Amino acid sequence: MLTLYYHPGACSLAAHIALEWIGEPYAAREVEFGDKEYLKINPAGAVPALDDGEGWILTQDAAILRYLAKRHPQAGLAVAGSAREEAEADRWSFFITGDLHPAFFPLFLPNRYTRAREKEALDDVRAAAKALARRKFALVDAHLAGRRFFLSDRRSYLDAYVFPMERWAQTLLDDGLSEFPAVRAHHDMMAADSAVQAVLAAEGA
Ligand SMILES: N[C@@H](CCC(=O)N[C@@H](CS)C(=O)NCC(=O)O)C(=O)O
Repeated sequence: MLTLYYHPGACSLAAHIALEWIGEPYAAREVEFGDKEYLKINPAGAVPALDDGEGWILTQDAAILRYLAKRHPQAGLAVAGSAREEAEADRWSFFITGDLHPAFFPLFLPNRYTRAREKEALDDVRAAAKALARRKFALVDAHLAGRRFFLSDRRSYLDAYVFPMERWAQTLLDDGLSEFPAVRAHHDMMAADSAVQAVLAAEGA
């Protein structure tokens, strides 16, 4: 059986939602950041990690999501089609991994981005992170305008992938998602999904 290692409300929420959508039995184990035992699972210390139950552990949210989508084609979460359609999925998956998600890192852990420890300096880093996250969400908003799902006319693993960051933005950005109506609509569509609600309840997030 697959086991997902997650932290409540973290980016691992995306893989947790994908597993719930797939609907096959899986285990979900909550971990604390910095837990020494967890370093044996993922030496980087980050969530998510997926144990396939056969001695293989996969890390990196995007890789896990694409793996789950391909492993369970009946769930319809993969973006498969022409070279262009698959490249579009890659484009957005890599954008979330490399641009959108990291924009939040200094907001959560400002001490990694400055050697200063004064509150004012750390708040400055947080403010810069918020500004960066808003710039990235402006791009997502333009993409999502007029769309219900992240790509094509049905849900895919990308809908799950962007959702944790949408939640962070809603909670942590000064104006929430109010300046990004298409992102807010996507967030609300996801939040209304019964599987998403079950995962959020299970995580206590
Ligand atoms: N590139 C990794 C980043 C994973 C990541 O940074 N996860 C965060 C939670 S959203 C984490 O575990 N942070 C703890 C840490 O960096 O110590 C991925 O996409 O899986």
